[in-house]
Amino acid sequence: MNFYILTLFPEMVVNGLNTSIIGRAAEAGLLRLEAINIRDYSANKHHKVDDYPYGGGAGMLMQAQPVYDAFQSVQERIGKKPRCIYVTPQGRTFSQADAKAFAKEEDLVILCGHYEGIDERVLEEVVTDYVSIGDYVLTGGELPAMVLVDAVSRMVPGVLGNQESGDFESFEGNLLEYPQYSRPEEWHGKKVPEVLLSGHHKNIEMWRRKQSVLRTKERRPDLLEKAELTEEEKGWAESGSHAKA
Ligand code: 6GU
Repeated sequence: MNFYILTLFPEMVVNGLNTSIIGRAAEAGLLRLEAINIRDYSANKHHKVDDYPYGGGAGMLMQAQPVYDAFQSVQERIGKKPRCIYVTPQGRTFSQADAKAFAKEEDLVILCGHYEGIDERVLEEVVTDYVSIGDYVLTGGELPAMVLVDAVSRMVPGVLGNQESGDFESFEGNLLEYPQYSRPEEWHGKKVPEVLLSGHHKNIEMWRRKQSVLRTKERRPDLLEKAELTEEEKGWAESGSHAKA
C-alpha cells in the first residue's frame, strides 16, 4: 500500500514513522511512505504557499494552487484519482472501521493543513474524506496524518507479525480488550487470576469475554451500547462493574 502525505513539514512525518513496526513494514516492501512537500509546488517565485483570507479574520490560509499541483503530481504518477483524506477537526471522528476500510486502498493521499486551513475550492476538487482524530484542536495535520498511517498500516495484511492480533483486540465487536498478565504469578501482592493458570481453555475464553464486557461497561458505556451481546452477557453488564469475577 502506498501513502502520499501532502504537507509543509515532510521531515516531521517521515521521521515519526520510520521506526518500529511501521518502519519494518516499509523496509519489507509492504508499505511505501512518501511525504510530498507542498511548498515544492508553489508557482510563486518566493515559494509562498499562504495568504490572507478574503473577508478578514485571524491568520493565514494555505492557497489552492500549490495543494492542487501537489495532488495532481500524485494523480498523474499513479494514473488514477486516489482517495484523498483531509485531516481536519471538521471531519468525522476516525474509527477502527475507517482504518480497516482505508487499508483496502492501493493508494491513499493524506492532506495536512496548517495555519487557519486551506482554501475551500481545492478541497472541493480533491478531497474524498474529511477525518478528525478527536474533539480538540492541533496546530497542524501532521500528527493526525501519522496517527492515520499507523492505524491503517497495521490493518494491511502482513504488517502485524501475528495476523490474528489485528482481530482480537480493543474495539473488535465494540468491546475493549480483557486484562492480561505475564510472569511472575504474584507481583506486589497481586496474584494472576486463577483461571488463567488452569489450562482450561473454555473457561479462560469465558472469563476473558466477561472481563471485556465489564471493562467496556465501566470505561466506555457508549461503546457497549453498540456491542452485540447474548442474554447471558447482558446479564454480566447489568450486574454491574463491581462484579469483577
Ligand atoms: Cl485531523 N487536525 C487538526 N489540526 N486538529 C485536530 C484534528 C485534525 N483532529 C483533532 N484535532
